[in-house]
Amino acid sequence: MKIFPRKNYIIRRSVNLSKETHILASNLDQAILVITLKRPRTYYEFIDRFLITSNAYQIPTIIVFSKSDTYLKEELKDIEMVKKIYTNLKIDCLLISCHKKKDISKILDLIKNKTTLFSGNSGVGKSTLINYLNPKLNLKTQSVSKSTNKGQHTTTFAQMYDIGKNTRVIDSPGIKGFGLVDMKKGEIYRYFPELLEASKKCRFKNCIHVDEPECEVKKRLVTGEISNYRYESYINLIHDKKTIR
Ligand SMILES: Nc1nc2c(ncn2[C@@H]2O[C@H](COP(=O)(O)OP(=O)(O)O)[C@@H](O)[C@H]2O)c(=O)[nH]1
Ligand SMILES: [Mg+2]
Ligand SMILES: [Zn+2]
Repeated sequence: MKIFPRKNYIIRRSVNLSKETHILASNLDQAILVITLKRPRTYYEFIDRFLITSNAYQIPTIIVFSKSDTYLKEELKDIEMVKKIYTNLKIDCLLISCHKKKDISKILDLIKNKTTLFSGNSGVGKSTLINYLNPKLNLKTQSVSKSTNKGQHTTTFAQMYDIGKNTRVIDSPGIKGFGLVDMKKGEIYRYFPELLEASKKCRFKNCIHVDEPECEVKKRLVTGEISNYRYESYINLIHDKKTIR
C-alpha cells in the first residue's frame, strides 16, 4: 500500500471573511464524518469506505449523525442500531441537530485546539454546522433537492477555516483528495479492526474471509460478534475493481 505522507498534503485555505484563497500545507488531527440517513441518504458502505481510509492514515474519526430533528421514531431506532455498530468498534458517535442546536457545543469541545477534517456527502449539513461553530464565517449552505434527495453543492476541493485560536476545520466532501490509498485485495480486511482481530485465529494466514475453511471471521458472523453490515461492506469493497488491484 502506498500512502503519501500526510504532513505534506496541500489544501486550499479560505481566509476568514475574505474570498481570498491560497495554498498551504497542513496536518490533520482527526476527522468528523457527517452523515444523514435521509435527505441525503448516506449508505453504510460509504461510512466504511471512509473509515478504512482514515484508519490507513491513522486519523481518528468521529461519526456525527446530523439533522436529528428530521427523523421519525422508527428512523431514530435505525440510527441507534448503526451507532451501536460503530460504538462497539470504539468509534465515537454523536446525534446532533443544527436547527435545534442540539449538541453543537459537544462538537466545539471535540475540535478545540485541533485541525479537523469535516467530510460527508453534499447536503448533510457540513457548512451549516461550521457556521454554528463560527458564525462569523457565514458559509453558503444549499438546500437538498426535493426530487433527488441529494445535495446540490459540488465543491471537490478542500477548504480550511479558522474556528478559533489553534482550532481549524477543513470542509471537504471526501478523503480521497488527501492522497492515494492503494490497497490490495488481500489486505483490505486489515483496515476493519474487528476482521483483523478475528483473522489471527483463521486457519490460513492468507485467508480473505470469503469461503476458506475454518475462518474465524465467518464464525463470528454467525455468533453476531461481527456485524453483517460491516461484513457486507467488506465483501463489496474487495469486489470493487476501482478500489483494489
Ligand atoms: N432539518 C435540518 N436541516 C439541516 C440541518 N443542518 C443543515 N440542514 C439543511 O441541510 C441543507 C444542506 O446543508 P449544507 O450545510 O449546505 O450541507 P453541506 O453540503 O454538507 O455543506 C440546508 O438546506 C440546511 O439548512 C439540521 O440540523 N436540521
Ligand atoms: Mg457545504
Ligand atoms: Zn478468515
